[in-house]
Amino acid sequence: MAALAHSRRPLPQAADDSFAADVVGGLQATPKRVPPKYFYDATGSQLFDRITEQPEYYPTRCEMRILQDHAGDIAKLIPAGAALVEFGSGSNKKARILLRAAPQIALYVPVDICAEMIEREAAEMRPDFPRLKVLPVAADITHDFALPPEAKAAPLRVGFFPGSTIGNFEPHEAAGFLRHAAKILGPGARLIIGADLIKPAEILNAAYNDAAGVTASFNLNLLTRINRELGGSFNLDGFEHHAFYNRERHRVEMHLASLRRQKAKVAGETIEFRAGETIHTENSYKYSIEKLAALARGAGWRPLQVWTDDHNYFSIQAFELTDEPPPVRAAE
Ligand code: AVI
Repeated sequence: MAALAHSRRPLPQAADDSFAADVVGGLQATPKRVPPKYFYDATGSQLFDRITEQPEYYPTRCEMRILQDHAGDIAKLIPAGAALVEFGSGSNKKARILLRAAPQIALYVPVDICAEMIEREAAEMRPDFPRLKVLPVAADITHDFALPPEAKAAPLRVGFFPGSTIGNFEPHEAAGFLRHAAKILGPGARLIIGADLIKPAEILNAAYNDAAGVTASFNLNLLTRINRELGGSFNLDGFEHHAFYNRERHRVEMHLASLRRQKAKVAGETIEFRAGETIHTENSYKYSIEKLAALARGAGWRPLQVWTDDHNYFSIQAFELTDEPPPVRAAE
């Protein structure tokens, strides 16, 4: 199987015209920025898979360890006949661990923007889980989408959002996602989220500056993609990967820093850079258990249980939808 088939695309992609609008708009803004969802073209997805194998990048290993060690306990929160709905399913690797530990799950609904990939993954999965109904849905997980009728008819729906992808949302977007998940999953739902935890800056800085330079290539690939798809003229030698932990905001920031004063054309527009000016390409928020619980509570979810690895680097947190409507909030 080609590497791409296993590539995870953690954040939904958008249509091409919004790619151009988002990139040009973001590069004309101050400070300059491009949304992280545009990292994941074919090369970017492959590079992300390689990041997860780097010795410094602990999140994937820690989350897999927690799942392997505690899948039996997590399974106890899932009633017979339930539907497991995975948001941004990618390679299904993590869901497979849960599904093996919870044979009472009747339905698995992987949701991902890439229809071809989820259909292929679903076809591969069916022979391994002959009693499970696998019903992929091609949708953008940050927008409204309908579950298949069988999933709606299941006694209960359990959302699964691993990989700390929630950390790539701004906190208000994460809150919005949690409310949206509540609406999609419906009464009595459970939600299992993988979230990266706050930890010493040295560990975070190393994880996003791996010695092999894979994260740097992942970041710079954004410019290659802009050059290819939007007629860009970025000189990749003129930019450098910068990643650092911002302690005040509990997030790792990734930037592409201009090494000199220069210009680049994108979709017919000229963008000017000062020496040292950056394009902000990603935030990866790190949560305390309490902070994520507070965010979830605000969206109508009651914390049920938390599992962490031995170092307390990463967490898997389970929630249950309460009957009370979430507090009304100002527009986000
Ligand atoms: C997908 N996401 C959770 C990764 C993260 O750690 O924020 C993306 C990533 N960016 C650089 N390395 C990995």
